Amino acid sequence: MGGFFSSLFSNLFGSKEMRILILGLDGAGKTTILYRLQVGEVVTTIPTIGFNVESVTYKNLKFQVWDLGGQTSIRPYWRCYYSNTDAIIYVVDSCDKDRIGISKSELVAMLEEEELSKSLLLVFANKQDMEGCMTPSEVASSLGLPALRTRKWQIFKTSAIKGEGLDEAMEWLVQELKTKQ
Ligand code: G3D
Ligand code: MG
Repeated sequence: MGGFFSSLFSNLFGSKEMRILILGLDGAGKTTILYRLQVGEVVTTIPTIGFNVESVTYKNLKFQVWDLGGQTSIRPYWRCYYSNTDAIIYVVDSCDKDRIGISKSELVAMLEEEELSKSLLLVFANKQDMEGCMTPSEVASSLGLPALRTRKWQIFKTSAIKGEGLDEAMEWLVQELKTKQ
C-alpha cells in the first residue's frame, strides 16, 4: 500500500474519522474506482435488506460504495451508511445517455437528505476513454449541477479503467477536506 493515493491521504488528518461515499448507477465504474485507489482491502458486506456495500478503510478514512437506481423501498436503509459523510463521489457513465435522467433524479434525492447537507460533491464524468460520450460540461448540466446553490461541488473528467483523472480529483478532495477540518 505505498501508492499515490495512500501518500496523498496520509498527510490529511488527525484522528477524526472521515467518510466518503462513492455512489451512482450500476455500471458507472464505482467498484473500478474503489480498487484503483489501492489504499486497502475492499470488504463487501450484504446487509439483510439486500444491497451490497463495498468499503475500504485507510487509517481514519472510510470509503463506502453502493449502487443507486434500484428499488426505492430500500432507500431508508441507506441512512445507516451515510451519517457523518464528508464527501460524496458521484460517478456517472458519460456514455449512458439513456439513463442520465435517472442518474440525475437519484443524485437529487440523495442531496435532499439532511445528513448529507454539508457533504462535498465530486462528480466523476467517467468512461471518457470511450467515443461519443457526453463531455463533463454536458454531464454537469444534465445533472443540474449549475443550479446547486449551497453545495460545494466540482466535476472531473475520468477514465477509471485507464486511471486517468483520479489523481486530480483526489487532490482536490484532500485540499477541501483539509479546509473543512
Ligand atoms: P459499478 O461498480 O458502478 O457498477 P463497475 O461499475 O466498476 O463494475 O464498472 C462497470 C463496467 O464498466 C466494467 O466493465 C468496468 O470495467 C467498466 N468501466 C469502469 N470504468 C470505466 C472507464 O473509465 N472506461 C471504460 N471504458 N470502462 C469502464 P465490465 O465489462 O467488467 O462490466
Ligand atoms: Mg460495483
